[in-house]
Amino acid sequence: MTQHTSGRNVVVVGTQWGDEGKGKVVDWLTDHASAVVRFQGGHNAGHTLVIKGKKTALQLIPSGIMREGVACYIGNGVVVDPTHLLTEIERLEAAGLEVRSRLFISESCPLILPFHVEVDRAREALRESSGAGKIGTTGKGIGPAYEDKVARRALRVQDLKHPERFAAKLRELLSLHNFVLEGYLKSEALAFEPIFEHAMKVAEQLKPMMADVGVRVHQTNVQGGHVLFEGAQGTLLDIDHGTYPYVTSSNCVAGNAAAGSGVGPDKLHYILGITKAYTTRVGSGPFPTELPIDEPGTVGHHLSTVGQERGTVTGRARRCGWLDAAALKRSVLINGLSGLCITKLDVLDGLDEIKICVGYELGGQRIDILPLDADDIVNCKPIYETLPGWKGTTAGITQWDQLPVNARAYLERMQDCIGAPIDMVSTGPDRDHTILLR
Ligand code: 2SA
Ligand code: MG
Repeated sequence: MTQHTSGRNVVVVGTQWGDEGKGKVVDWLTDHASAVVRFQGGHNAGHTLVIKGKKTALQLIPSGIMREGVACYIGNGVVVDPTHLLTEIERLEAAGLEVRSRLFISESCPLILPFHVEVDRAREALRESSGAGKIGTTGKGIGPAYEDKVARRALRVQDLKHPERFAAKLRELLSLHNFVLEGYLKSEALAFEPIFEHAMKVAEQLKPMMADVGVRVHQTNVQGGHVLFEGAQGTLLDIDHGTYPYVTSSNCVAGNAAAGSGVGPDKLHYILGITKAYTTRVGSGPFPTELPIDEPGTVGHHLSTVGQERGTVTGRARRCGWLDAAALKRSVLINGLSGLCITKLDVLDGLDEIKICVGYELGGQRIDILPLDADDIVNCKPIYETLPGWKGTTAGITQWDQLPVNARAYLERMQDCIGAPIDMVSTGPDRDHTILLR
């Protein structure tokens, strides 16, 4: 693994529906990195890190912030809620971390402002009451902020430096959103003054951290440093390739590490796909291998409770199920994965048997890769292979040959079914709970 990653730029992406444990792996890889870049999403992401037994949850700030001296970049592909960003900075500072001298925010990031949050929430309420069904968003204003970006009317981080320009753009954007809020979403309009005044206050604090991220990343490489690109959410939540419309509003796939940070695709040297040893999903949408989680004594309940599967940002219970190798095959293709890192293997400890979904039955046909249409995915009946479980614990193991034989067999079979090599296995939340394979 280190032979593949040392001296090279590495992209870390989730291969499922998010929460695969990317934060821990990025933190681990950061040991050899000069900088960590976020390239998409916003504070809908929740990366939980456990360092020396202490839990820290990051949302917008790259996981590299936990390592002294590592530069952290928020790339142009990220949507930034300035108020949240400041709160997150202050929270980390209160924990004794040096943040402002090594956090850089792209001037081109679109801003999330209070009306985006209102629209996000009111729209979810409308979908629910109209019978369309909620997407199950995190309610952070992510979708509406990306809509403004694509519609070419967004306020961006750079606008915070120019009060008059900011005010003019805000006035226009707010009138549009208020029109939608009042007229269509049957919600309340927001006032201009408090939004403007608050944004200008926050701007003073953020100005010193604004930067040309693409150029800085390039310079890091020129000076011999290597960079980690930290994905958020997961491939199956990607706006183009995920289970649309039950997706987030950004491209979560590896290719966006280039566009979302302002570097060329030739700078993406090694693509590491993080895969949980089973599957979880938070929010609505199809999930072929889902198991019921409420009944004590069932596998679903085991995964949910032993895996502590709750949303880091919203606290929602995550849906749980068996590993879906047929869905992961698509992730391998879309991301061009160099290798896999399997996480949370220890959650499967003690199960009698373990299943892998290797394909589906759809309309009387057998298919071996996740279909593109969410309505087809709903109708997919998983085809499982069953493997024996293992007794004893894999938690904290650091050597491959110390894993129970059946755990090794599960990982080997998984690797064959998915079609990408396993380069790393994480056996617990701590930095050191890691097995390297290549
Ligand atoms: P949004 O808010 O517009 O991005 O929601 C759209 C869908 O994307 C899903 N989504 C996520 N899925 C897993 N983890 C995420 N981050 C948090 C976490 C989520 C939480 O780490 O646990 O705390 O609930 C994340 N962010 C967005 C979301 O559930 C919708 O399905
Ligand atoms: Mg998460």
